[in-house]
Amino acid sequence: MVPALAVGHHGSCSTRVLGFAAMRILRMVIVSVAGLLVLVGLVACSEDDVAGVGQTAVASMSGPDGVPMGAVTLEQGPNGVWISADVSGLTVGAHGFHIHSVGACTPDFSAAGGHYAPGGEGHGFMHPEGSHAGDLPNIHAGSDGTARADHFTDKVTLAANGATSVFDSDGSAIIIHDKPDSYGPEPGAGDRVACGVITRT
Ligand SMILES: [Cu+2]
Repeated sequence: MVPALAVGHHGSCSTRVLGFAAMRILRMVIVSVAGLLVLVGLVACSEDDVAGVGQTAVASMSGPDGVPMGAVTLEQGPNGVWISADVSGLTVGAHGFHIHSVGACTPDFSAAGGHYAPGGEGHGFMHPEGSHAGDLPNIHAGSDGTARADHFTDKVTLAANGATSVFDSDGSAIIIHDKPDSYGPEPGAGDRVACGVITRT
């Protein structure tokens, strides 16, 4: 087949060679641009649709009596979610801190359900089969009852969809417990002393 850029049987040999060279370069450019577009498309997909990079959320925490107890902010990064707690009104010491499976704190904190565990793993960081996605390290309150903590997890996302998104059909909540999580198969963290529904910001 004679390429379109070649001049047919009336053209000189050198013109025809030039035509082939131009075609080859053109083809390389087209393949490169197509490859680049696919790459850009993949990155855009993973940022916007799959991982939700850049998405932020907050859980405004309050006690069973409705008293505000600070906030927990969440931000989706390329490799996981950064969860930052700035809470008050706690008793001194360690408190269990989890993502629970339902985005509800009323009529009482039991509405938040159990730990968020879309993969169905066992409870606790020390569990041989792995921990619930919603398991997070304890937070520690000082003598003034405030606690600040930064956590990072790749077990949940803030994406609009996906199997491990906290924004699944029934949402998710942050719960702070009266006692520390044991990190073992039995949480042992006791009563729920603060609750906040995770909402997009
Ligand atoms: Cu909990």
